[in-house]
Order: sequence, then C-alpha cells, then structure tokens
Amino acid sequence: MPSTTDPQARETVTIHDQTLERGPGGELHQTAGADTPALTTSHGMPVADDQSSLKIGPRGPTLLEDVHLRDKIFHFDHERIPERVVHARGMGAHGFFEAYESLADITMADPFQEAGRRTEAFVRFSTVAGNKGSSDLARDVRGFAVKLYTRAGNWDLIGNNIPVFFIQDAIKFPDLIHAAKQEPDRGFPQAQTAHDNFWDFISLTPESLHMIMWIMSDRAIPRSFRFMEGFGVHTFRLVNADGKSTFVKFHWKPKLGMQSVVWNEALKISGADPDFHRRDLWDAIQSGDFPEWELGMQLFDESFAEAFDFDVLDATKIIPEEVVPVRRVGRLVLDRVVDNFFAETEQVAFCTQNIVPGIDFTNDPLLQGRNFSYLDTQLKRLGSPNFTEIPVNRPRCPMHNFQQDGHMRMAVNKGRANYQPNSWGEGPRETPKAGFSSLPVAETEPTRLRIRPESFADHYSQARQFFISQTPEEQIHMASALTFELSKVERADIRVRMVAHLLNVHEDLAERVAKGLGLKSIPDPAPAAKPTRMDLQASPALSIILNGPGSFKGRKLGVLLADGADAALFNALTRAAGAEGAMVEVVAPEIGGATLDDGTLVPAKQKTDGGPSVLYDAVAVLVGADMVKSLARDPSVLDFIGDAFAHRKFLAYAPAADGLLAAAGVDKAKRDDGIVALSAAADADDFIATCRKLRFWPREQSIKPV
Ligand code: HDE
Repeated sequence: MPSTTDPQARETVTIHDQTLERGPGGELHQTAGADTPALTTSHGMPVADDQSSLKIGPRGPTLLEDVHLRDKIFHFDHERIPERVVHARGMGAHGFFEAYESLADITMADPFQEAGRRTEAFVRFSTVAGNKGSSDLARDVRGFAVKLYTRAGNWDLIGNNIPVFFIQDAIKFPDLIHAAKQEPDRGFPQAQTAHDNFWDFISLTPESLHMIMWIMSDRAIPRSFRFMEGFGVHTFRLVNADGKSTFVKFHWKPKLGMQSVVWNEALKISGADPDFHRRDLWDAIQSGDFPEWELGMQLFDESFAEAFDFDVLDATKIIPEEVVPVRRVGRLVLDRVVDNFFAETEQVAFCTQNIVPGIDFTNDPLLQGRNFSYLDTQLKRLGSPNFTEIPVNRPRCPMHNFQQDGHMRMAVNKGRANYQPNSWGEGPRETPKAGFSSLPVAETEPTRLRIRPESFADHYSQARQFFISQTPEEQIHMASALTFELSKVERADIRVRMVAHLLNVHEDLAERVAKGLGLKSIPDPAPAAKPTRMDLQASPALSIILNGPGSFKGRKLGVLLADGADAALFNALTRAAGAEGAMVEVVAPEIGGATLDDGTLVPAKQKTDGGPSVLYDAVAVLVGADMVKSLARDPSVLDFIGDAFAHRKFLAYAPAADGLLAAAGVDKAKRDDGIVALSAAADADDFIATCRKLRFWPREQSIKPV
C-alpha cells in the first residue's frame, strides 16, 4: 500500500480490461488522457482528485475551503426542477414533418406551403396523472405534444391520444386533476384513477361521460406510443392569404396501425418494465425503425358547424370520420433520440398559444384557458421567462425583439435601442403582411356572461356511439375496466351513481358493470340535462381492433429458448420475423444464452424471470426435450406460457415443448387456432403471418376477461 499521508501516492491496477490508479484508501482514480478531457469545476478549473474531499489529515474534519466539493454538491442539490403538474412522465424524440401537398389555398401556415417541405419536429409523449417516476402502463390518457419549428415560428400542437376531454371549460381543470391525482391526505394512489375522489368527481360531472368511455377502453393502455393515434382535440382555424378561414380538427394516424395491451398484461408490465413505452420508442429509433404518423385534417366550414348535431366548440365531442373524412396531408417521422433527457425531454416547453400565421384559435373555452396555463406553468417549472432560449425551445427561424434581461438570459442584445419606435435605425420592425394577425371574427352574442352554453348539454349520445362502435371483445374490456375501477371505490353511493350514468349511455354496459360490482338492484338512470339521447350510428373508425396493423412489422416476438432447441426452427422463425420487419428477443434460463441442437450458442436478451411474456406481442417456445422437466419446475417459465395464453397471444411451440405447455396449463384440449405447433421450419412463415392479427380474440369467449 502507498503512504497514507501522500495524496498523490497511487499504484496502477488492472481490473479485467480497465487500467486505473489506486490511492491510499483503495479508491480508484481515472486520469485524463489523449481521448478523454480533463474534469473541471463548473468554472473551468481542472480537478486533480475527484474521489476524496479536503480534510485536516486523512481522518480529520472536512474543510469549507474545498471549493470543488462545494461546487459539486451545490449543483447536485439543485438538479431537480418542479415536475409538470400534469403529464409529468414523458418521453421525447426528434424528427420532421413532411407535407404531401400544398395547402396554400386553405392556410398560410409555413409547413403546408409546398409538397415535400420538411419542418423540424420535437415530440413528447406522456401519461397524465402519474408522477415522473410512475409506470408507463398506467390506465391513462397519453399526451401527444408536437413542436414544429416552422420558418414562421414554433407551432405547438399539444394533443392527446383521445379526441375528447373530460371537461368543457378550463375553470374545471384544477378540480379534475385534483380528483384524479393521489388523494391529498394520504398521498396515494399513484398514477391511477381507481379511487374514490376521481369517481366521485366524475359521477358529479356528467359532461365527462364520453371521455370516460374512451379511458375505460383499450385506448388507455396502448401497446406503445408507436401504435396510437393523436388528436388536437379542439376545433382550430386555418386561415389562407385572403383571410378566409376553415375549421379544422387535427389527427395523427400511426403508420403501424393501432394496438393496445390487455389490462392484466398492463398490470404485469408495470412490474416487469415500468419504462416499457420509453424503452420501446428508444429501441425502435435506435434500430432505425423510425415511427411514423400521418397528419390528418377534418376540414369544415361555418355552415357545417351550424348544421352539425353538436357544438364544434365543445371539446367533449368528436366529428365522426364517417361524417367529415380525414384528409391525410403529410407525415411525421421520429428519427433521432435525445442526447440528454433532462436538457430536451424535461426542458421542452409546449405552449398552446404557440401558433403561426395561417392558424388561429376558436372560442372553445377549454382552449382559451389552456392558452393562459401553458405559458404560466413554464415560468414555474423552468424558472425564467427566458425558457424560450433553451436549445429545445429556441425557434429555428430568426428571432428578434426587444425583450431583455431576466434570470439566465442567454442572448447578448446589441445596440443602444431597446424599444420601438426608435430613431436609431436599430432593431426589428413589424411585418404587417407576413406577420400574425388574429382573424377578425364577429362575435354573435356580445353579452358578458359566466355560463355554460345549452348547446353543450348532451352528455350521453356520443358516449353511447363510442360504446356501440367497439367490437364485442372491446366492449367486454370496457365493462371489465369500469368494474375494476369502481371496485376500488370504497363508497357504495359513488358506485351506484356511476351505474346511474351508465344507464344513460347503454343499458347493456350498465347492467354488466352493475353485475360485476354485485349491485343488488339497478338504480334509476341519472337525470340527464338533455333528456333525449340521440341514437347515433356506429363509427367503425373508433375501434382499435377494426383498425389494427395488418402486419407484424414493428412488433416483437419473444422466443423462450433452452438448451437443445431445434436450430432449424429457431433460424426459420428469426428469418420469417426479420422478413416481416419484426423484432425477435431471446429469453433463456441463463442470460449467457442457450445452446441449440447444432451446437450454436444463442445469447439471451432476458433471463426467464426478467423477461415475462407480457413484454412481447407473440411468443414461441423452443426447448430441447431434456430441458422440459427442469423448466416445468420454474414458475417464471410456467407464467411465460400461461400468461401468453391468457392474454390471447399467438403462441408457437416446437414438438419437444409439448409437455411444458401442458405443465403451464395449456393442455391439448385448450390448444385453439392461436396455438401453433411448428412441426417443420416451413411453418414459421405461416406463424408470423398469423401474428399479423393483433391477438387470437376468439379465446376471449372461452376464458374470463383480463
Ligand atoms: Fe394540458 N397542460 N391542460 N391538456 N397538456 C399541461 O403544461 C391544461 C388539455 C396536454 O409533453 C401543462 O407544460 C389545462 C387538453 C399535453 O410537455 C399545463 C387544460 C389536452 C401536455 C396544462 C388542459 C392537453 C399538457 C402541464 C384545460 C389535449 C404535456 C405541464 C383547460 C388536447 C405537454 C405543461 C408536454 C400539459 C394545462 C387540458 C394535453 C398545466 C388548464 C384538452 C399533451 O399547462
């Protein structure tokens, strides 16, 4: 050992492939070399020793004089900023938007001026209710916030994966969010709405019933961000160069189609991989499989708005795609992960008021309130009005104004004039033609009122329409979700109140939920603000199952592999999956991998107890016959197979795994058409083709909803 009083005394040690220096206390030092920069304090002073603080003697008190220690801990102490009050948990990525056609006849907005024009983009997906560290698979709305760095400024289209909202007026937002988040006295439950306060508020807020249908559907448990739709929710305006306005509702359509998980799977994914959605987006982009969405627009005019059954300013209503078709006008591609999560994903500041010439607001009272909230919240979160200068927020087009100073100002304004008009010939000037000017809109009712319009009063017709637009399997999922959530509600009167509302939506749904809750009698329907519910036609566009991928591309096959597995089958499966554009992940009893019957060692990505089948879209079980006995004693292996079956997944198996399936409860009698025996390598292609369907839904009829 070197001397204990000479701080510079170090000896060289090699640990496998790393050569380091060891100091007197056994601590390891890494010294800067030709390829590695020198470590410095935040003020740039090079640091000689980053392993020990400055003391009086080797075991004495630490000195306040240690500027490096103080600099390091001071910065660390201030690393956290307030998390977003909603949508705290999220994942961002960079990309671009590309227009398919010129929409110059409809809007002046820069991204739509010519076919092929590309606009840089940053997107952040999120959950709403959970805190920053909560699970990705919470039953929740997903945020879908898009920042387009246009040549006329940043346009933030901050949407959700659900086209309607819980409330109609911004003044109710704090109540909604208070009720949804953890209860204030106890600080739980986290990231879920299955508790009294949420359902109490909902049962007293009938305008939320349409949204409730959506969040109790599979939309609230998406398979990944890549498989979900996005919506601007509000009606906006597009304005062309002649000042003509067209109403628009924005849609994002995933190129991969839609896909969700089942609830029991969501619960288990939350334990197995709380970062499931983050990881999925990261892995897809890093592997070059760039996720894509098409931007769709529903365009309509004043006369349509007047004739439509519902008020287009009411954010609890949709316009069915079958009534106003969605015109696909361009594509959004995410092709680059962030370099630094905090600097980009955390510090990105979306503001609904960020629009560009060619786009304008409507009087939707939710949107009007949002236009205050987003700017205000960034100041709290990021601490200074200069948040617009953070790289991820900075416009890519030139930006000039006379704003100045404030905390953390980055821009160094030049010149004498910091106001205008001025006589110095300095500084930016107005651009009357190209600049943004609000569309002159004549208000029809100029009386100042604090009131909810009567045209917002129908709370149930579209809720029913959503329910009848789902496939029978999806309807089962909705009834189960409502039963699950309401079963967590302690007060019986709240449960009854909810059933009373559901009776106004659909009797069948209400009865299923009442039965699931064990209600002894069906209550009277809740008194409706608008007594006559319209029996609207089903809208097939609202179902996920009817709009599924049609391909296994972008999805993942989990192969449970053990020693002695048939190499020909394994190779055929990986080839067939690769040809389809799908990923294959190997799960084996040991992370070192499994040796196939031809002697090849295949490394594993997951060990069986770390890679449950809930992480995969479909699974295959390839094991050597000699392994069956020991694997049948491993609960994680039995769960892998049993869960895949229970979650209606397609499952392929090699003949040698027959006994293992039986041990997992999938005996011969239970093997439906979704369970495929791979008797020859040629069967692999058929199996992958079968997986194009989302799940083997007929199994839904034979086993209990999950
Ligand atoms: Fe938000 N919302 N919101 N919201 N919202 C925020 O802004 C708010 C609403 C949405 O990834 C906050 O920067 C009010 C509808 C997304 O950074 C805050 C009302 C829709 C995100 C806020 C709504 C959304 C937010 C919190 C009712 C779908 C995440 C942090 C009037 C169209 C953006 C922040 C990101 C974030 C307020 C309703 C979507 C507090 C007052 C409707 C995707 O400003």
